[in-house]
Amino acid sequence: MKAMKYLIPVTAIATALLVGCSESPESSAGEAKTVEIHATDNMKFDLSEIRVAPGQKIQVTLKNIGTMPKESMGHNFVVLTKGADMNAFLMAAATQARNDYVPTEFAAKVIAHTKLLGPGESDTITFKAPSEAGNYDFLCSFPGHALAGMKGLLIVE
Ligand SMILES: [Cu+2]
Repeated sequence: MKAMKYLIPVTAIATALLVGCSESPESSAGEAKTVEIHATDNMKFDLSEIRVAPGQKIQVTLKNIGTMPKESMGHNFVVLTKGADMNAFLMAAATQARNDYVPTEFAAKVIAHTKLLGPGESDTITFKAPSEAGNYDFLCSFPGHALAGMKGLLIVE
């Protein structure tokens, strides 16, 4: 019976080690950050900052809580790489309704993005925060929305 007492702690440690090994060295604790963001008909996200640790896993759920049609008031959530030219991205995005306003030639500048959502729709994405600390722009790439303020910062610290 005495051996039983040690069985559980040893198993727990072994599990923790296994989980730890599957993460990259810079990842902190391995706990995913869960964020829910609402998008509205007045072209706003209800969140302007997301703070994460370098390499941390992030799960973002975007919900379009508006009622206007997707063709005139669709929303998405796009995270750009550090130093990406937001204005150039937006100009290219405006011409690509067929790609949900995520321009293909900027694929290398996009860390993650949701689908373009119509009223009442939601989409959940999971991605890993960059390992480099700093500020990363996130925005809605539907034409005009980011310029109207539908954007914010992913802060890696
Ligand atoms: Cu939008």
